[in-house]
Amino acid sequence: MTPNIHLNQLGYRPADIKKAVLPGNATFFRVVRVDGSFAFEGTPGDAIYDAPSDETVRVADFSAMQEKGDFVLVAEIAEGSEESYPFMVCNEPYNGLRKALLDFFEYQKCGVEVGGGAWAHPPCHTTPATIYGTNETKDVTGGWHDAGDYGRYIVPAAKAVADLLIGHENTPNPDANLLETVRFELNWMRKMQCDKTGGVYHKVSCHHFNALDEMPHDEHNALVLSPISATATADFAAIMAMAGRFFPDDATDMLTAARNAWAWLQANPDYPTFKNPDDIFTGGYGARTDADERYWAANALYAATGEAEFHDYVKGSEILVGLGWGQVGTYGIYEYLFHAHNQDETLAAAMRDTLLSQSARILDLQAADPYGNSLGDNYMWGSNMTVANNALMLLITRKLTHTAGFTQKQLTQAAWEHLHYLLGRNPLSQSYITGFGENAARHPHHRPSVAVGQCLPGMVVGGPNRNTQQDDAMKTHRNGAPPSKAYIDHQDSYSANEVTIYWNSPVYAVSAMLGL
Ligand code: G3I
Ligand code: 9MR
Ligand code: ZN
Repeated sequence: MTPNIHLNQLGYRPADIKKAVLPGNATFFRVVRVDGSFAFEGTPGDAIYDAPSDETVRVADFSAMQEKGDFVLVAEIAEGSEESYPFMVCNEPYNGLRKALLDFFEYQKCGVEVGGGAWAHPPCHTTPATIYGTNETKDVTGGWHDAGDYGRYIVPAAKAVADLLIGHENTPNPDANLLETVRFELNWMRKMQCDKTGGVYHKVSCHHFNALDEMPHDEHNALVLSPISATATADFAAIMAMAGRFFPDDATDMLTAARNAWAWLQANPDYPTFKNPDDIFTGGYGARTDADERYWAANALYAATGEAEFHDYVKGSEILVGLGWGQVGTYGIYEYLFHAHNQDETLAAAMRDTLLSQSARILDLQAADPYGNSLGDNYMWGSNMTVANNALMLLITRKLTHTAGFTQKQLTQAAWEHLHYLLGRNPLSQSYITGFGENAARHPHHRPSVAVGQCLPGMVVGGPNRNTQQDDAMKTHRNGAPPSKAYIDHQDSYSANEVTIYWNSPVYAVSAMLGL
Protein backbone atom coordinates (compact mmCIF):
# COMPACT_ATOMS: atom_id res chain seq x y z
CA MET A 1 0.00 0.00 0.00
CA THR A 2 1.16 3.54 -0.71
CA PRO A 3 2.42 5.21 2.46
CA ASN A 4 0.71 8.26 3.89
CA ILE A 5 4.02 9.94 4.47
CA HIS A 6 5.30 11.76 1.45
CA LEU A 7 8.86 12.83 0.73
CA ASN A 8 11.45 12.93 -2.02
CA GLN A 9 12.19 9.25 -2.51
CA LEU A 10 15.72 9.89 -3.75
CA GLY A 11 16.41 11.76 -0.55
CA TYR A 12 18.28 14.91 0.39
CA ARG A 13 21.76 16.30 0.76
CA PRO A 14 22.91 16.84 4.37
CA ALA A 15 22.48 20.63 4.42
CA ASP A 16 19.20 20.68 2.44
CA ILE A 17 15.87 21.85 3.76
CA LYS A 18 14.01 18.57 4.29
CA LYS A 19 10.26 18.44 4.64
CA ALA A 20 7.83 15.55 4.54
CA VAL A 21 4.04 15.62 4.49
CA LEU A 22 2.26 13.53 7.16
CA PRO A 23 -1.39 12.65 7.79
CA GLY A 24 -3.37 15.25 9.73
CA ASN A 25 -3.66 12.96 12.75
CA ALA A 26 0.10 12.53 13.14
CA THR A 27 1.29 13.64 16.57
CA PHE A 28 5.00 12.93 16.48
CA PHE A 29 7.62 11.76 13.98
CA ARG A 30 10.98 10.04 13.96
CA VAL A 31 13.65 9.57 11.33
CA VAL A 32 14.82 6.00 11.78
CA ARG A 33 18.12 4.41 10.68
CA VAL A 34 18.21 0.97 9.04
CA ASP A 35 19.24 -0.61 12.36
CA GLY A 36 16.08 0.76 13.96
CA SER A 37 17.74 3.48 16.02
CA PHE A 38 16.45 7.05 15.90
CA ALA A 39 18.38 9.75 14.07
CA PHE A 40 15.91 12.57 14.66
CA GLU A 41 12.61 13.24 16.40
CA GLY A 42 10.16 16.08 16.05
CA THR A 43 6.63 17.38 16.26
CA PRO A 44 4.86 18.12 12.98
CA GLY A 45 3.37 21.53 12.20
CA ASP A 46 -0.29 22.51 12.44
CA ALA A 47 -2.99 20.55 10.63
CA ILE A 48 -3.73 22.08 7.20
CA TYR A 49 -6.66 21.24 4.95
CA ASP A 50 -5.24 20.68 1.45
CA ALA A 51 -8.04 21.26 -1.04
CA PRO A 52 -6.37 19.77 -4.18
CA SER A 53 -6.09 16.36 -2.45
CA ASP A 54 -9.12 16.84 -0.18
CA GLU A 55 -7.07 15.78 2.82
CA THR A 56 -5.84 17.25 6.09
CA VAL A 57 -2.09 17.00 6.50
CA ARG A 58 0.83 18.24 8.59
CA VAL A 59 4.34 19.15 7.51
CA ALA A 60 7.34 17.57 9.25
CA ASP A 61 10.52 19.60 9.01
CA PHE A 62 13.67 17.57 9.66
CA SER A 63 16.15 19.94 8.05
CA ALA A 64 18.17 19.99 11.26
CA MET A 65 19.07 16.36 10.71
CA GLN A 66 22.29 16.41 8.72
CA GLU A 67 23.44 12.85 9.33
CA LYS A 68 24.16 10.76 6.23
CA GLY A 69 22.68 7.32 5.71
CA ASP A 70 19.57 5.35 4.76
CA PHE A 71 16.40 6.19 6.62
CA VAL A 72 12.64 5.90 6.82
CA LEU A 73 10.40 8.47 8.42
CA VAL A 74 7.89 7.07 10.90
CA ALA A 75 4.93 9.07 12.18
CA GLU A 76 2.85 8.30 15.25
CA ILE A 77 -0.82 8.59 14.55
CA ALA A 78 -3.87 7.95 16.69
CA GLU A 79 -4.19 4.26 15.73
CA GLY A 80 -0.50 3.36 15.56
CA SER A 81 2.17 4.49 13.13
CA GLU A 82 2.87 5.12 9.45
CA GLU A 83 6.13 4.69 7.59
CA SER A 84 7.55 6.45 4.52
CA TYR A 85 9.39 4.91 1.60
CA PRO A 86 13.11 4.61 2.35
CA PHE A 87 15.29 7.59 1.41
CA MET A 88 18.91 8.55 1.57
CA VAL A 89 20.80 11.49 2.95
CA CYS A 90 24.12 11.78 1.13
CA ASN A 91 26.14 14.20 -0.98
CA GLU A 92 24.72 13.08 -4.33
CA PRO A 93 21.28 11.52 -3.98
CA TYR A 94 20.30 12.75 -7.46
CA ASN A 95 23.19 11.03 -9.22
CA GLY A 96 22.29 9.98 -12.73
CA LEU A 97 18.98 11.87 -12.84
CA ARG A 98 20.02 14.70 -15.11
CA LYS A 99 21.87 12.38 -17.47
CA ALA A 100 18.85 10.09 -17.75
CA LEU A 101 16.59 13.07 -18.48
CA LEU A 102 18.88 14.02 -21.36
CA ASP A 103 19.41 10.45 -22.60
CA PHE A 104 15.67 10.28 -23.23
CA PHE A 105 16.20 12.55 -26.25
CA GLU A 106 18.61 10.00 -27.72
CA TYR A 107 15.97 7.28 -27.37
CA GLN A 108 13.37 9.49 -29.05
CA LYS A 109 15.49 9.86 -32.19
CA CYS A 110 13.71 9.14 -35.47
CA GLY A 111 15.14 8.11 -38.82
CA VAL A 112 18.42 6.74 -37.48
CA GLU A 113 19.48 3.63 -35.65
CA VAL A 114 18.90 3.96 -31.93
CA GLY A 115 21.39 2.06 -29.79
CA GLY A 116 21.24 1.07 -26.18
CA GLY A 117 19.64 -1.73 -24.26
CA ALA A 118 16.19 -3.12 -24.65
CA TRP A 119 14.93 -0.06 -26.53
CA ALA A 120 17.45 -0.22 -29.40
CA HIS A 121 15.93 -0.23 -32.89
CA PRO A 122 16.86 0.20 -36.55
CA PRO A 123 16.03 3.45 -38.41
CA CYS A 124 12.31 4.28 -38.44
CA HIS A 125 10.08 6.58 -40.51
CA THR A 126 12.59 6.83 -43.33
CA THR A 127 10.17 7.32 -46.23
CA PRO A 128 9.43 10.79 -47.61
CA ALA A 129 6.25 12.46 -46.40
CA THR A 130 3.43 13.61 -48.66
CA ILE A 131 2.55 17.28 -48.37
CA TYR A 132 -1.09 17.31 -47.34
CA GLY A 133 -3.51 17.80 -50.22
CA THR A 134 -0.83 17.33 -52.93
CA ASN A 135 1.11 14.51 -54.61
CA GLU A 136 4.35 16.18 -53.70
CA THR A 137 6.70 14.49 -51.26
CA LYS A 138 9.46 15.89 -49.06
CA ASP A 139 12.30 14.40 -47.07
CA VAL A 140 11.68 15.27 -43.42
CA THR A 141 13.56 12.44 -41.77
CA GLY A 142 15.15 12.95 -38.36
CA GLY A 143 14.11 14.72 -35.18
CA TRP A 144 12.68 13.28 -31.99
CA HIS A 145 9.43 11.40 -31.62
CA ASP A 146 7.24 13.78 -29.64
CA ALA A 147 6.10 11.53 -26.88
CA GLY A 148 4.61 8.10 -26.33
CA ASP A 149 3.52 8.42 -29.94
CA TYR A 150 5.73 8.78 -33.01
CA GLY A 151 4.50 12.08 -34.39
CA ARG A 152 6.99 14.88 -34.86
CA TYR A 153 5.48 18.27 -34.21
CA ILE A 154 7.17 21.67 -34.55
CA VAL A 155 5.33 23.49 -31.76
CA PRO A 156 6.31 21.26 -28.82
CA ALA A 157 9.74 20.70 -30.38
CA ALA A 158 10.48 24.43 -30.11
CA LYS A 159 9.68 24.44 -26.40
CA ALA A 160 11.79 21.35 -25.78
CA VAL A 161 14.81 22.79 -27.58
CA ALA A 162 14.44 26.17 -25.85
CA ASP A 163 14.44 24.53 -22.41
CA LEU A 164 17.48 22.41 -23.17
CA LEU A 165 19.40 25.43 -24.46
CA ILE A 166 18.37 27.62 -21.51
CA GLY A 167 19.47 24.87 -19.15
CA HIS A 168 22.73 24.62 -21.04
CA GLU A 169 23.63 28.30 -20.95
CA ASN A 170 22.75 28.72 -17.28
CA THR A 171 24.40 25.74 -15.68
CA PRO A 172 27.70 25.65 -13.83
CA ASN A 173 28.36 22.17 -15.27
CA PRO A 174 27.20 21.85 -18.90
CA ASP A 175 26.62 18.45 -20.49
CA ALA A 176 29.23 17.77 -23.15
CA ASN A 177 26.77 16.09 -25.52
CA LEU A 178 23.84 18.50 -25.16
CA LEU A 179 24.53 20.59 -28.24
CA GLU A 180 24.89 17.56 -30.50
CA THR A 181 21.67 16.16 -29.09
CA VAL A 182 19.87 19.42 -29.85
CA ARG A 183 21.46 19.82 -33.28
CA PHE A 184 19.76 16.61 -34.35
CA GLU A 185 16.35 18.15 -33.70
CA LEU A 186 17.25 21.48 -35.28
CA ASN A 187 18.39 19.75 -38.47
CA TRP A 188 15.01 18.05 -38.71
CA MET A 189 13.18 21.29 -38.01
CA ARG A 190 14.95 22.95 -40.93
CA LYS A 191 13.67 20.22 -43.25
CA MET A 192 10.15 21.14 -42.13
CA GLN A 193 10.39 24.59 -43.71
CA CYS A 194 8.90 25.17 -47.15
CA ASP A 195 11.74 26.35 -49.44
CA LYS A 196 9.45 28.47 -51.52
CA THR A 197 7.48 30.41 -48.91
CA GLY A 198 9.46 30.17 -45.65
CA GLY A 199 6.35 28.81 -43.91
CA VAL A 200 6.83 25.77 -41.69
CA TYR A 201 4.72 22.61 -41.79
CA HIS A 202 2.94 22.12 -38.51
CA LYS A 203 3.89 18.45 -38.11
CA VAL A 204 4.70 15.14 -39.73
CA SER A 205 2.87 12.00 -38.66
CA CYS A 206 0.75 9.17 -39.99
CA HIS A 207 -2.99 9.76 -40.32
CA HIS A 208 -3.70 7.81 -37.13
CA PHE A 209 -1.86 6.87 -33.96
CA ASN A 210 -0.49 3.33 -34.25
CA ALA A 211 -0.91 0.49 -31.75
CA LEU A 212 0.54 1.02 -28.30
CA ASP A 213 2.84 -2.00 -28.50
CA GLU A 214 4.50 -1.12 -31.82
CA MET A 215 8.18 -0.19 -32.01
CA PRO A 216 9.04 2.88 -34.15
CA HIS A 217 10.46 0.88 -37.07
CA ASP A 218 7.27 -1.20 -37.20
CA GLU A 219 5.08 1.79 -38.03
CA HIS A 220 4.90 1.70 -41.82
CA ASN A 221 1.82 3.78 -42.60
CA ALA A 222 2.19 6.71 -44.96
CA LEU A 223 3.73 9.86 -43.52
CA VAL A 224 1.96 13.12 -44.16
CA LEU A 225 3.01 16.73 -43.64
CA SER A 226 0.15 18.70 -42.15
CA PRO A 227 -0.31 22.21 -43.55
CA ILE A 228 1.89 25.15 -42.69
CA SER A 229 0.76 27.02 -39.57
CA ALA A 230 1.59 30.42 -38.14
CA THR A 231 2.33 28.96 -34.70
CA ALA A 232 4.80 26.47 -36.11
CA THR A 233 6.38 29.11 -38.34
CA ALA A 234 6.76 31.60 -35.48
CA ASP A 235 8.10 28.99 -33.04
CA PHE A 236 10.53 27.94 -35.76
CA ALA A 237 11.71 31.51 -36.37
CA ALA A 238 12.24 31.97 -32.63
CA ILE A 239 14.17 28.77 -32.05
CA MET A 240 16.39 29.22 -35.14
CA ALA A 241 17.23 32.79 -34.12
CA MET A 242 17.99 31.61 -30.59
CA ALA A 243 19.98 28.55 -31.63
CA GLY A 244 22.41 30.58 -33.72
CA ARG A 245 24.36 31.68 -30.67
CA PHE A 246 25.00 28.05 -29.69
CA PHE A 247 26.07 26.86 -33.14
CA PRO A 248 28.52 29.38 -34.59
CA ASP A 249 29.27 27.11 -37.58
CA ASP A 250 25.59 26.99 -38.48
CA ALA A 251 24.49 30.41 -37.29
CA THR A 252 24.26 32.02 -40.72
CA ASP A 253 22.01 29.31 -42.11
CA MET A 254 19.90 29.25 -38.97
CA LEU A 255 19.42 33.00 -39.11
CA THR A 256 18.47 32.82 -42.78
CA ALA A 257 15.90 30.15 -41.95
CA ALA A 258 14.55 32.37 -39.16
CA ARG A 259 14.34 35.40 -41.44
CA ASN A 260 12.52 33.43 -44.12
CA ALA A 261 10.03 32.25 -41.54
CA TRP A 262 9.58 35.81 -40.31
CA ALA A 263 8.94 36.97 -43.88
CA TRP A 264 6.17 34.37 -44.14
CA LEU A 265 4.69 35.66 -40.85
CA GLN A 266 4.75 39.24 -42.12
CA ALA A 267 3.00 38.18 -45.30
CA ASN A 268 0.36 36.31 -43.27
CA PRO A 269 -0.56 38.55 -40.34
CA ASP A 270 -4.00 37.02 -39.72
CA TYR A 271 -3.59 33.35 -40.33
CA PRO A 272 -6.25 30.92 -39.07
CA THR A 273 -5.13 28.82 -36.08
CA PHE A 274 -4.11 25.24 -36.83
CA LYS A 275 -6.67 22.50 -36.74
CA ASN A 276 -6.12 18.91 -37.78
CA PRO A 277 -7.33 18.24 -41.33
CA ASP A 278 -10.44 16.01 -41.22
CA ASP A 279 -8.50 12.83 -41.94
CA ILE A 280 -5.55 13.36 -39.59
CA PHE A 281 -5.99 12.28 -35.98
CA THR A 282 -2.57 12.70 -34.37
CA GLY A 283 -1.57 15.45 -31.90
CA GLY A 284 -3.13 18.83 -32.68
CA TYR A 285 -1.06 21.40 -30.79
CA GLY A 286 -3.37 24.14 -31.92
CA ALA A 287 -2.96 27.43 -30.07
CA ARG A 288 -5.76 29.93 -29.47
CA THR A 289 -3.55 32.75 -30.72
CA ASP A 290 -0.18 33.02 -32.42
CA ALA A 291 0.56 36.43 -30.86
CA ASP A 292 2.89 34.99 -28.23
CA GLU A 293 4.77 32.83 -30.75
CA ARG A 294 5.29 35.88 -32.98
CA TYR A 295 6.38 37.82 -29.91
CA TRP A 296 8.99 35.19 -29.03
CA ALA A 297 10.23 35.21 -32.64
CA ALA A 298 10.58 39.01 -32.73
CA ASN A 299 12.49 39.06 -29.45
CA ALA A 300 14.81 36.26 -30.53
CA LEU A 301 15.42 37.88 -33.91
CA TYR A 302 16.14 41.18 -32.20
CA ALA A 303 18.59 39.51 -29.82
CA ALA A 304 20.30 37.82 -32.78
CA THR A 305 20.45 40.80 -35.15
CA GLY A 306 19.89 44.06 -33.26
CA GLU A 307 17.75 45.22 -36.18
CA ALA A 308 15.14 47.94 -35.69
CA GLU A 309 12.35 46.03 -37.43
CA PHE A 310 12.31 43.40 -34.71
CA HIS A 311 12.78 45.91 -31.92
CA ASP A 312 9.82 47.92 -33.22
CA TYR A 313 7.68 44.79 -33.24
CA VAL A 314 8.59 44.02 -29.63
CA LYS A 315 8.03 47.61 -28.53
CA GLY A 316 4.69 47.65 -30.31
CA SER A 317 3.45 44.52 -28.57
CA GLU A 318 2.18 44.05 -25.06
CA ILE A 319 4.45 41.92 -22.89
CA LEU A 320 3.41 38.28 -23.20
CA VAL A 321 4.20 35.36 -20.93
CA GLY A 322 4.25 31.57 -20.84
CA LEU A 323 6.70 28.68 -20.90
CA GLY A 324 4.28 26.04 -22.16
CA TRP A 325 3.97 24.53 -25.62
CA GLY A 326 0.97 26.78 -26.24
CA GLN A 327 2.04 29.95 -24.47
CA VAL A 328 5.60 30.99 -25.03
CA GLY A 329 5.89 34.73 -24.24
CA THR A 330 8.39 34.31 -21.40
CA TYR A 331 10.89 32.79 -23.82
CA GLY A 332 10.69 36.11 -25.66
CA ILE A 333 11.27 38.11 -22.49
CA TYR A 334 14.25 35.87 -21.77
CA GLU A 335 15.79 36.64 -25.17
CA TYR A 336 15.32 40.36 -24.73
CA LEU A 337 16.51 40.73 -21.15
CA PHE A 338 19.46 38.38 -21.25
CA HIS A 339 20.60 38.49 -24.88
CA ALA A 340 19.58 41.73 -26.63
CA HIS A 341 22.34 44.32 -26.72
CA ASN A 342 20.54 47.63 -27.02
CA GLN A 343 17.59 47.58 -24.70
CA ASP A 344 14.87 50.12 -24.30
CA GLU A 345 15.23 50.86 -20.58
CA THR A 346 11.53 51.41 -19.91
CA LEU A 347 10.58 48.23 -21.73
CA ALA A 348 13.30 46.20 -20.04
CA ALA A 349 12.14 47.43 -16.63
CA ALA A 350 8.58 46.41 -17.46
CA MET A 351 9.79 42.96 -18.54
CA ARG A 352 11.73 42.55 -15.31
CA ASP A 353 8.61 43.49 -13.37
CA THR A 354 6.70 40.86 -15.32
CA LEU A 355 9.19 38.15 -14.34
CA LEU A 356 9.07 39.30 -10.73
CA SER A 357 5.30 39.31 -10.56
CA GLN A 358 5.06 35.88 -12.23
CA SER A 359 7.48 34.53 -9.65
CA ALA A 360 5.67 36.26 -6.79
CA ARG A 361 2.51 34.48 -7.85
CA ILE A 362 4.27 31.12 -7.93
CA LEU A 363 5.75 31.73 -4.48
CA ASP A 364 2.35 32.68 -3.06
CA LEU A 365 0.77 29.52 -4.44
CA GLN A 366 3.64 27.48 -3.10
CA ALA A 367 3.42 28.97 0.38
CA ALA A 368 -0.23 27.91 0.55
CA ASP A 369 0.54 24.32 -0.48
CA PRO A 370 1.85 21.80 2.09
CA TYR A 371 3.51 19.85 -0.72
CA GLY A 372 5.41 22.92 -1.87
CA ASN A 373 3.75 22.76 -5.26
CA SER A 374 2.47 25.86 -7.05
CA LEU A 375 -0.43 24.62 -9.16
CA GLY A 376 -3.24 25.53 -6.79
CA ASP A 377 -5.88 23.08 -7.94
CA ASN A 378 -5.02 23.55 -11.60
CA TYR A 379 -3.98 19.98 -12.39
CA MET A 380 -4.42 19.55 -16.16
CA TRP A 381 -3.13 17.10 -18.75
CA GLY A 382 0.65 17.46 -18.43
CA SER A 383 0.45 19.10 -14.98
CA ASN A 384 4.00 18.00 -14.28
CA MET A 385 5.15 20.26 -17.11
CA THR A 386 3.59 23.23 -15.36
CA VAL A 387 5.28 22.21 -12.11
CA ALA A 388 8.64 22.19 -13.87
CA ASN A 389 7.87 25.35 -15.86
CA ASN A 390 7.12 27.18 -12.62
CA ALA A 391 10.45 26.08 -11.17
CA LEU A 392 12.14 27.21 -14.38
CA MET A 393 10.37 30.55 -14.15
CA LEU A 394 11.82 31.04 -10.66
CA LEU A 395 15.31 30.19 -11.87
CA ILE A 396 15.02 32.57 -14.81
CA THR A 397 13.96 35.29 -12.37
CA ARG A 398 16.98 34.44 -10.24
CA LYS A 399 19.14 35.72 -13.11
CA LEU A 400 18.02 39.29 -12.45
CA THR A 401 20.48 41.40 -10.50
CA HIS A 402 17.73 42.88 -8.37
CA THR A 403 15.03 40.45 -7.37
CA ALA A 404 12.96 42.97 -5.41
CA GLY A 405 10.91 41.35 -2.68
CA PHE A 406 12.68 38.02 -2.54
CA THR A 407 16.22 36.71 -2.38
CA GLN A 408 18.03 34.53 -4.89
CA LYS A 409 18.33 31.89 -2.19
CA GLN A 410 14.57 31.89 -1.76
CA LEU A 411 14.04 31.45 -5.51
CA THR A 412 16.50 28.56 -5.57
CA GLN A 413 14.84 26.86 -2.61
CA ALA A 414 11.41 27.31 -4.14
CA ALA A 415 12.62 25.62 -7.33
CA TRP A 416 13.91 22.70 -5.26
CA GLU A 417 10.52 22.24 -3.62
CA HIS A 418 9.03 21.61 -7.07
CA LEU A 419 11.60 18.90 -7.72
CA HIS A 420 10.80 17.29 -4.35
CA TYR A 421 7.15 17.21 -5.43
CA LEU A 422 8.02 15.46 -8.72
CA LEU A 423 10.23 12.91 -6.97
CA GLY A 424 7.59 11.71 -4.55
CA ARG A 425 6.55 14.41 -2.10
CA ASN A 426 2.99 14.49 -3.37
CA PRO A 427 -0.36 13.11 -2.17
CA LEU A 428 0.18 9.79 -3.98
CA SER A 429 3.81 9.29 -2.90
CA GLN A 430 4.44 8.81 -6.59
CA SER A 431 7.74 9.61 -8.21
CA TYR A 432 6.76 11.01 -11.59
CA ILE A 433 10.17 10.29 -13.12
CA THR A 434 10.58 6.72 -14.32
CA GLY A 435 13.46 4.80 -12.76
CA PHE A 436 14.02 7.32 -9.97
CA GLY A 437 12.56 6.64 -6.56
CA GLU A 438 11.17 3.60 -4.77
CA ASN A 439 7.68 4.21 -6.13
CA ALA A 440 8.48 5.62 -9.57
CA ALA A 441 6.02 5.34 -12.47
CA ARG A 442 6.56 1.97 -14.16
CA HIS A 443 3.87 1.77 -16.79
CA PRO A 444 4.13 4.91 -18.91
CA HIS A 445 2.14 5.41 -22.10
CA HIS A 446 5.36 5.16 -24.11
CA ARG A 447 5.21 2.88 -27.12
CA PRO A 448 8.80 1.57 -27.02
CA SER A 449 8.50 0.78 -23.29
CA VAL A 450 5.21 -1.05 -23.87
CA ALA A 451 6.56 -2.85 -26.94
CA VAL A 452 9.60 -4.28 -25.17
CA GLY A 453 7.82 -4.73 -21.84
CA GLN A 454 10.38 -2.68 -19.95
CA CYS A 455 10.11 0.91 -18.80
CA LEU A 456 12.80 3.30 -20.05
CA PRO A 457 14.21 5.26 -17.07
CA GLY A 458 14.48 9.06 -16.97
CA MET A 459 11.07 9.97 -18.37
CA VAL A 460 8.75 12.55 -16.78
CA VAL A 461 5.13 11.38 -16.98
CA GLY A 462 2.25 13.83 -17.45
CA GLY A 463 0.97 13.61 -13.90
CA PRO A 464 -2.39 14.26 -12.23
CA ASN A 465 -5.12 15.46 -14.57
CA ARG A 466 -8.30 16.60 -12.91
CA ASN A 467 -10.26 16.04 -16.11
CA THR A 468 -10.54 12.35 -15.34
CA GLN A 469 -12.89 11.78 -18.27
CA GLN A 470 -10.08 12.35 -20.77
CA ASP A 471 -9.10 8.70 -21.20
CA ASP A 472 -10.69 5.34 -20.49
CA ALA A 473 -8.16 4.16 -17.91
CA MET A 474 -8.68 7.33 -15.86
CA LYS A 475 -12.44 7.24 -16.40
CA THR A 476 -12.59 3.66 -15.16
CA HIS A 477 -10.16 3.83 -12.25
CA ARG A 478 -9.94 7.47 -11.14
CA ASN A 479 -13.23 9.06 -12.05
CA GLY A 480 -13.86 12.13 -9.90
CA ALA A 481 -10.58 11.83 -7.97
CA PRO A 482 -9.47 15.10 -6.36
CA PRO A 483 -7.20 17.14 -8.67
CA SER A 484 -3.79 16.27 -7.22
CA LYS A 485 -4.69 12.57 -6.90
CA ALA A 486 -6.19 12.18 -10.36
CA TYR A 487 -3.36 10.03 -11.68
CA ILE A 488 -2.88 6.38 -12.52
CA ASP A 489 0.33 4.53 -13.36
CA HIS A 490 -1.33 2.61 -16.21
CA GLN A 491 0.02 2.23 -19.73
CA ASP A 492 -3.34 3.06 -21.27
CA SER A 493 -3.65 6.40 -19.54
CA TYR A 494 -2.39 8.86 -22.13
CA SER A 495 -3.92 11.82 -20.33
CA ALA A 496 -2.01 11.20 -17.07
CA ASN A 497 0.81 8.78 -17.80
CA GLU A 498 2.24 9.61 -21.23
CA VAL A 499 5.73 11.07 -21.57
CA THR A 500 6.89 13.86 -23.89
CA ILE A 501 10.05 15.65 -24.94
CA TYR A 502 8.65 18.92 -23.54
CA TRP A 503 7.88 17.44 -20.13
CA ASN A 504 11.42 16.12 -19.82
CA SER A 505 12.97 19.34 -21.07
CA PRO A 506 11.93 21.76 -18.29
CA VAL A 507 12.92 19.21 -15.64
CA TYR A 508 16.27 18.92 -17.38
CA ALA A 509 16.64 22.72 -17.43
CA VAL A 510 15.79 22.98 -13.74
CA SER A 511 18.23 20.18 -12.85
CA ALA A 512 20.95 21.88 -14.87
CA MET A 513 20.28 25.30 -13.37
CA LEU A 514 20.33 23.82 -9.87
CA GLY A 515 23.73 22.35 -10.73
CA LEU A 516 22.69 18.71 -10.32
O1 G3I B 1 -5.87 25.79 -21.11
C1 G3I B 1 -7.15 25.22 -20.89
C2 G3I B 1 -7.84 25.92 -19.75
O2 G3I B 1 -8.05 27.25 -20.08
C3 G3I B 1 -9.16 25.21 -19.51
O3 G3I B 1 -9.82 25.77 -18.44
C4 G3I B 1 -8.93 23.73 -19.22
C5 G3I B 1 -10.21 22.96 -19.02
O4 G3I B 1 -10.16 21.67 -19.50
O5 G3I B 1 -8.23 23.16 -20.29
C6 G3I B 1 -6.98 23.75 -20.61
O6 G3I B 1 -6.56 23.17 -21.77
C7 G3I B 1 -5.93 21.93 -21.71
C8 G3I B 1 -4.73 22.03 -22.60
O7 G3I B 1 -4.10 20.79 -22.71
C9 G3I B 1 -3.70 23.03 -22.08
O8 G3I B 1 -3.24 22.68 -20.83
C10 G3I B 1 -6.86 20.85 -22.20
O9 G3I B 1 -7.90 20.62 -21.27
C11 G3I B 1 -6.12 19.56 -22.43
O10 G3I B 1 -6.95 18.62 -23.04
C12 G3I B 1 -4.92 19.80 -23.29
O11 G3I B 1 -4.18 18.62 -23.31
C13 G3I B 1 -3.20 18.46 -24.32
C14 G3I B 1 -3.46 17.13 -25.04
O12 G3I B 1 -2.43 16.88 -25.96
C15 G3I B 1 -4.79 17.12 -25.79
O13 G3I B 1 -4.81 18.08 -26.76
C16 G3I B 1 -1.85 18.43 -23.64
O14 G3I B 1 -1.54 19.71 -23.12
C17 G3I B 1 -0.79 18.01 -24.64
O15 G3I B 1 0.42 17.86 -23.95
C18 G3I B 1 -1.18 16.71 -25.33
O16 G3I B 1 -0.24 16.41 -26.28
C19 G3I B 1 -0.18 15.07 -26.77
C20 G3I B 1 -0.18 15.19 -28.28
O17 G3I B 1 -1.42 15.65 -28.72
C21 G3I B 1 0.24 13.89 -28.96
N1 G3I B 1 1.48 13.41 -28.44
C22 G3I B 1 1.45 13.18 -27.01
C23 G3I B 1 1.09 14.42 -26.24
C24 G3I B 1 1.05 14.18 -24.74
O18 G3I B 1 -0.05 13.45 -24.31
O1 9MR C 1 -1.75 6.76 -27.89
C1 9MR C 1 -2.11 8.09 -28.18
C2 9MR C 1 -1.25 9.05 -27.42
O2 9MR C 1 0.10 8.89 -27.76
C3 9MR C 1 -1.75 10.47 -27.64
O3 9MR C 1 -1.07 11.40 -26.86
C4 9MR C 1 -3.21 10.58 -27.31
C5 9MR C 1 -3.66 11.98 -27.63
O4 9MR C 1 -5.02 12.09 -27.77
O5 9MR C 1 -3.95 9.64 -28.04
C6 9MR C 1 -3.55 8.30 -27.84
O6 9MR C 1 -4.27 7.50 -28.69
C7 9MR C 1 -5.58 7.19 -28.26
C8 9MR C 1 -6.59 7.90 -29.13
O7 9MR C 1 -6.48 9.30 -28.98
C9 9MR C 1 -7.99 7.43 -28.77
N1 9MR C 1 -8.08 5.99 -28.86
C10 9MR C 1 -7.15 5.30 -27.99
C11 9MR C 1 -5.72 5.68 -28.29
C12 9MR C 1 -4.77 5.05 -27.24
O8 9MR C 1 -4.38 3.78 -27.52
ZN1 ZN D 1 10.60 7.43 -36.19
